[in-house]
Amino acid sequence: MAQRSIQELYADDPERADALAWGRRGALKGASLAAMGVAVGGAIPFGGNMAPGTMPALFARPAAAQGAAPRMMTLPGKVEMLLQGERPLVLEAAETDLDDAVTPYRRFFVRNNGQTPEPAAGDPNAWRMRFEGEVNTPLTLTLGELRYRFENVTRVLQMECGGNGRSFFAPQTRGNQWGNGAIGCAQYTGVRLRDVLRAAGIRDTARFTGHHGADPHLSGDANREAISRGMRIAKAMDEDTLIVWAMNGEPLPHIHGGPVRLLVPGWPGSLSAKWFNRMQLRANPHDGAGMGGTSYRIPARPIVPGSNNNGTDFVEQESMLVRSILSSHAHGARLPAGTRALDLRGAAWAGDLSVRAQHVSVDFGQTWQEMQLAAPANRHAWQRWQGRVALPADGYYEVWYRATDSEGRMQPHAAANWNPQGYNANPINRIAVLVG
Ligand SMILES: Nc1nc2c(c(=O)[nH]1)N[C@H]1C(S)=C(S)[C@@H](COP(=O)(O)O)O[C@H]1N2
Ligand SMILES: [Mo]
Repeated sequence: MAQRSIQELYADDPERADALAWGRRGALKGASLAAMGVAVGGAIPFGGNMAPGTMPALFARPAAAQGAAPRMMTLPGKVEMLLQGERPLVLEAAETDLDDAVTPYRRFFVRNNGQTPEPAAGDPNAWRMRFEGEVNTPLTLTLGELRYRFENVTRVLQMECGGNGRSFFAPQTRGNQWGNGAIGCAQYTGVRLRDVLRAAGIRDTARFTGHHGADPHLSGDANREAISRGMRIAKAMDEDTLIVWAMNGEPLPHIHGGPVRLLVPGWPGSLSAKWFNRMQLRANPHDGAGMGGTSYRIPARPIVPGSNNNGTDFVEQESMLVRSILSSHAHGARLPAGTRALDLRGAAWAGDLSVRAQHVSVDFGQTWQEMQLAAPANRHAWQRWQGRVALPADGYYEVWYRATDSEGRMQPHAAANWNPQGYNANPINRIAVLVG
C-alpha cells in the first residue's frame, strides 16, 4: 500500500483505512506503524499502545470540530467563531477560545432558535416580565422594579447547550454538529428567580415552569414561539437560578438575551430563556416549543443507535454530564523539535455536580496523569485545570483528556446512550499534537 494512500483513505473511507492499517490481528507494528507515522506526519513514540481499531485523532475528529474548511463568522465585538448555522444564527467557540477563567463576551457561543429580535427601543429598565399561573398574585415587573425590589446577586455560572458534543455521536444525529464549544462560564448579575416566585405567592400546586422570550419564530408566524422550555420547580427554586441583566459587569448584550434573560446553570442552555418576558407556573409539565417527544429528552434505557423512536420511555435531560475541554493547545498543533513537555490547561464541569479530578494521557490511554484542578469560583462555575506532561521524543502524540465528577462518574470512551436529537455526548476527547 502506498504511503500516500492511507492518508487519503482515512479522509475518504476511514473504516477501510483502519482495517488496512491495523489488519485483523489488531496490532500496529512494523511497516504499518511506519506507514501510519507517515500518514500522521511523524514517528509515533507510543504507537505500540494504540488500541486495535483506534483511528488516529488526526483523522477521527468530527469535521465540525476539526477545522477542515469550516465556515466562520465574526459578530461585532466577538472573535471569529465557527458558524454552525446562519438561520437561526448559531456560533461555536473553539476550545482554545475558552482559555479564560471567566468567558468574555467576545468568546461566548451563540445559539438562537428563531430570529434575533429587534433591540427594544428606549430605557431597558422599562422591559416587562410577567409571572403567572399557579401563583396567588400574578406579577408584572419592569426590569427597573426587579432590580430594586429583590436582592441583587453576582455569580460565575456555566451555561451549556443541551446538544454540546453532539458531533461525537455515531451515527450522526440531527441538530447543530457541536464539538465541545457550546459552553460558556461568565459572571452574571441578577436576582434569584425564587425570590420573585415567592413574592408572587407561589402555590404548592406549582410543580413546573414554562419560559417565554420575545424572539420571533423563524417563520415569522406570530402564533408560534422560537423556543419555550420549562423545568421542575426544584430547579427554579435553586439559589443559583437567576434572572440576569448583566454579564461580566456590562449590560447583558442583546445577542445573549439582553436586556434580561434567565440563567439556569448546569441544565440545558435552552432553559435559560433570552429576551425573557413571561413565566408560567404550572401544575403539569410545560408543553411549549422544545418540550416532549425527543426534544431535550433521552432514553431511560439505551436504544439501538440510529433507531427510530418517538420518545416513548424517554426522560427529561436535566443536569448536564461531566465534560472537559483543553484550551491551551489546538487540535493539530505543531511544536518545535526537541519539545519535551507540554503545559496543558483547560476547564471541566459537571452540571449540578462538581468535578473531582481531571486526567490526561499522552500514551493512548496506557497511563493517566492527574492534573491540578482548581475549586470553582462558586457552585455551578466550571473548574480550571492545568498540568505538565512529559514527551519522550519528537513525533506524533495525542492528548486525551477526561474529567471525573463528584460522584465518581468519568467521561466515557465513546458517546453513550445514543438518542435521536443527540444529547449528552460527553466522551473523552483527544487532540493530535506533532512535535518536530
Ligand atoms: N428566547 C430564546 N432563548 C433562548 C434561545 C432562543 O433561541 N430563544 N436559545 C436557547 C439555547 S438552545 C441555548 S443553548 C442558550 C444559548 O445562549 P447564548 O446564545 O447566550 O449562548 O439560550 C437559550 N435561550
Ligand atoms: Mo441549546
